[in-house]
Amino acid sequence: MENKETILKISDIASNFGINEVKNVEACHIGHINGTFFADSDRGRLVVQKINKGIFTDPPSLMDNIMAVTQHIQKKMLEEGISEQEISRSVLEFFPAKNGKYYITDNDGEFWRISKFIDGTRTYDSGTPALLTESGYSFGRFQSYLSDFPAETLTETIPFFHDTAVRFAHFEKSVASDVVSRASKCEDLIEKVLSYKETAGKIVSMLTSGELPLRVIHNDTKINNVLIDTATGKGICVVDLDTVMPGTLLYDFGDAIRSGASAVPEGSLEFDKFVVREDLYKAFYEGFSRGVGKSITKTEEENLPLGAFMMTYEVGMRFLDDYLSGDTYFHTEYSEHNLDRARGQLLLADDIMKKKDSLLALTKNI
Ligand code: GN1
Ligand code: MG
Repeated sequence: MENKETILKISDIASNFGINEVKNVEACHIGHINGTFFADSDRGRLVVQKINKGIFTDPPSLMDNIMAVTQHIQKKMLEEGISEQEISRSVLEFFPAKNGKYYITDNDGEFWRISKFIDGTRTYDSGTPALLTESGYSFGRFQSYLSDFPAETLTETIPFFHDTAVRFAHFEKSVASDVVSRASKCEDLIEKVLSYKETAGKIVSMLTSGELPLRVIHNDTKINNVLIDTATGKGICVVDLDTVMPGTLLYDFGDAIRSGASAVPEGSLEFDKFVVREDLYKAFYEGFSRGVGKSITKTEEENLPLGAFMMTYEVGMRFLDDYLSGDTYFHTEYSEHNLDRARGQLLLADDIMKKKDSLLALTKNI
C-alpha cells in the first residue's frame, strides 16, 4: 500500500477522468521509464500512468498515436467477427478525461493517463517455451493487424529510437566526455561495445536500401509487455504502446528474444547465465511467425538472428551510455544498476552472435 500523499494524488488524477472511490493504490515497478500505479475504483481496476515527458517530449501526439492504433486494431477484430467482450480484453482501453482528451496535465505540468486493468491477467519477465509461443503469437498478430495502418499519420515519439548507428555515435561521445568519471570502471565493456562498430549500422542500412521493408511495429517487445491469462496461459493483450512507430519486424522479434529467450532475465546478476536458450528462441519463433502470417520476407527470415543480436547489443550499449552519463534515462535502484544491466546484455549479445548460424538453422523448417 502506498503512502497517504500518493493515494491522494492518484485519487485526484482519477477525479479528472470522472473516476471516484479510488482505493488499494499500488506502485508498479516493472517498467524503466513511466511511473505506473494500479488502483481499484468505482469504474473497476485501473492502470494510472505518469508519462515520462523528459523522454516522451510530445505526450499529446503520443496519445494520438495510441488511440489511432488501438482503434484500428479494434476495428479489424470486429471485422473478423471477434466479440466486443473479447476485444475489450485484447486491446488497451483508455478513459477519456473531463477535458475531452485522453490525458490530463497536473499543476506540475506532468501528463497522466488512465487505462483499464485487464482482469485475470499477469505478466512474466521470463518463461517457459509455452509462454514464449503465446507472447510470440500476440506480438506477431499485433504487427499483422497494423500491416495496413497508415504509417505517415504516426508521430515519431522518439526519433532514431532503434537507429543503432546513431546510438553508437552518441555512445562514442559519452565515452569521450566521461562526465561522471566512470569510464575507468568499465573499460572492458566500452571495448566490447566499440568492437561491433561495423555491425551496428547493418539493419539501418538494409532499411535505407529497401532490402528490409518498413512496417508499423511495437518497438518495445519486452516479454513482460504481453498480458497472459492467468487461467488459460494464453497471450491476451499487448501493452506499452508508447513506441509504436515505423521500423522493421526484426526489432520486435529481436527485442522479445533478448528479453524472453535468455536463460536469465534482464536484471539478473548471474552473469555466467546470459546465454540464449534455443528452445525458447524456437518457441517464440513458432508463435511469432504464425501471428505475423505470410507477409514475412526471405530477407527478414534470414536476418532474425541479426535482429536478436542488434536489439540486445543496442540496449546493452544504451545501459552503458546511461551509466557513463550519470543515470539520467533509465530508472535505477542502485549506483551500478545500469552497469550491471549493460554487462548482462552485452554478454547475451556476444552469445547470440556466436550462435547466429545455429539459431537460423533452428527455424529453417518450421
Ligand atoms: C525501456 O520502460 P520499458 O521497460 O518499457 C526502454 C526500452 C528498453 C527497455 C529495457 C522508451 O522500456 O527501449 O529496451 O527499457 N523504453 C524506452 O528494459 O526507452
Ligand atoms: Mg516501454
